[in-house]
Amino acid sequence: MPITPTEKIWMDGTLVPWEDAKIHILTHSLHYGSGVFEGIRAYETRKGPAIFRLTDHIDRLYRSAKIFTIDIPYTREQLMDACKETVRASGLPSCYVRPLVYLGYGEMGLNPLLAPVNVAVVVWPWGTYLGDEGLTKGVRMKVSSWRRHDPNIIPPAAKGTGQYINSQLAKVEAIKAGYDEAIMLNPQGMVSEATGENIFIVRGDDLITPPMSAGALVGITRDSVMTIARDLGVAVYEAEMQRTDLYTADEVFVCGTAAEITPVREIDDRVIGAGEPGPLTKKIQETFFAAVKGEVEQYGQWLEHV
Ligand code: PY5
Repeated sequence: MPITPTEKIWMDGTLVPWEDAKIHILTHSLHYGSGVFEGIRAYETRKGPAIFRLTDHIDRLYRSAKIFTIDIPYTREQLMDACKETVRASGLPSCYVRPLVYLGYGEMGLNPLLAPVNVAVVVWPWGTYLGDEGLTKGVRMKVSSWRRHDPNIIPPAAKGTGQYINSQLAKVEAIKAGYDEAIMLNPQGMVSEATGENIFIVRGDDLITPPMSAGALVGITRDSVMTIARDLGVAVYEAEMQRTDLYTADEVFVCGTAAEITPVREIDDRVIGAGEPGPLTKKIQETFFAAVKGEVEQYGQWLEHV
């Protein structure tokens, strides 16, 4: 999906024209993956664009930074304002919002504590991540031969830029094999998550997702899904899962800011359920899309207007 440029990018406190948002080739994070980031969406609502769970995303950004001992030189309020300001400046009714904290130019050693910390917020229009057809008909996934990293190797609880080379290895393997997306197992062989999404299965009346200890990111969409499902009266719990639990599930879906809620229709060439999005997946998807647009009063607090 080629990037559609917008007018301005927020860089270290000021909005600069899109084409001027440049960095030096010796930017520390470019070489060593030493940044942290967020992926957020702003949705069109009757009261103008609203950023979905902005506070929760910014809180996670600070947690990621803490894990990697990065001192963000702005307050949470300043970064939330930066996100709102950049969305406003774009004039877009809805967009993807990408805050990035990176170590800049100044040091080339591996000690990140000496490098300057820079922050940028970029927004651009980003459609359905796993395809429009994926959203309505479901995607085909493959369990990757690449494992999700162990928490004592690279912590999956943080959203560090460098960790995404792990996801990319799995993604490329899946795409080259003709699938849409990969599912990753942790070093113990249990299901962890997809390359940029959390995963859920429906078994009978239950909705189940792997725990954080399985190496999944603390997804904000995951949390929204759990809340919506509980409010629908569904039993929701976290449990370790083997890959065969995926094959035999009644329904499977993945969720994330970019992918939103995407049904899964096939895993490793086994058809899931009836081979089309199941009833609970559809109900959760429908409620989620209504919630992000401000159409569900009880989830109004998730929307932060710009
Ligand atoms: N797991 C991983 C590894 C992720 O990268 C993401 C988000 C999620 C789960 C879902 O988390 P959340 O619901 O909080 O978004 N991925 C980013 C996103 O913006 C980057 C994808 C390209 O969705």
